[in-house]
Amino acid sequence: MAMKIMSMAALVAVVLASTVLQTTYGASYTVGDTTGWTVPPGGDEFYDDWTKNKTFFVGDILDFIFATGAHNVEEVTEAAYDTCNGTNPIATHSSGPVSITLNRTGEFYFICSVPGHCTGGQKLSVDVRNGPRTSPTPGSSPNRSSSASSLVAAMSLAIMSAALVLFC
Ligand SMILES: *[C@@H]1O[C@H](CO)[C@@H](O)[C@H](O)[C@H]1NC(C)=O
Ligand SMILES: *[C@@H]1O[C@H](CO)[C@@H](O)[C@H](O)[C@H]1NC(C)=O
Ligand SMILES: *[C@@H]1O[C@H](CO)[C@@H](O)[C@H](O)[C@H]1NC(C)=O
Ligand SMILES: [Cu+2]
Repeated sequence: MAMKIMSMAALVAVVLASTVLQTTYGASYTVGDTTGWTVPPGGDEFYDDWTKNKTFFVGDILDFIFATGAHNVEEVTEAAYDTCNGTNPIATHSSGPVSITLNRTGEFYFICSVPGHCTGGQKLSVDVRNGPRTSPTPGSSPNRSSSASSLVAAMSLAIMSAALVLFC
């Protein structure tokens, strides 16, 4: 009986640990993939299309790749995003590249405030959800390898613990 309780405690600990692992190690995304952060040649739907079929979780990282001086990243309100108004941003990042950790749930809005760039389509909005991520996101290639292997290890441990509970 004591053994069974201990096994169940171990199982709970492992499940908790795997949840923590998943939320600690976010995926990182290169915004626009090989296009990077620029006025999109493919038209102003480019960054909207880039977010399609991707699910962003708290702890994920956005890497904006651009040359310092050519562009910038301003985090702005929804109203400023809609109107491409870079006057009063929440935060400004002027030196490229920029890594931004999505550290809360909800919408994040980013624009480039170089004149003409946001209106030319250099704007990105992402909706961030609470984890944990349960399956790979189709149509995306997040760099989550380290957490994936930790997760596999944690899941094998969980299965072993479950087996222990059954056999004790
Ligand atoms: C841009 O935003 C600022 C401050 O948020 C506001 O004062 C200004 O009127 C806005 N500009 C335009 C063109 O809407
Ligand atoms: C998220 O990060 C930004 C920039 O570092 C910081 O100002 C903000 O307080 C953070 N938000 C939360 C909820 O931790
Ligand atoms: C998103 O997924 C849908 C359905 O699986 C697919 O038809 C569409 O082409 C995908 N879009 C992108 C941008 O990958
Ligand atoms: Cu720009």
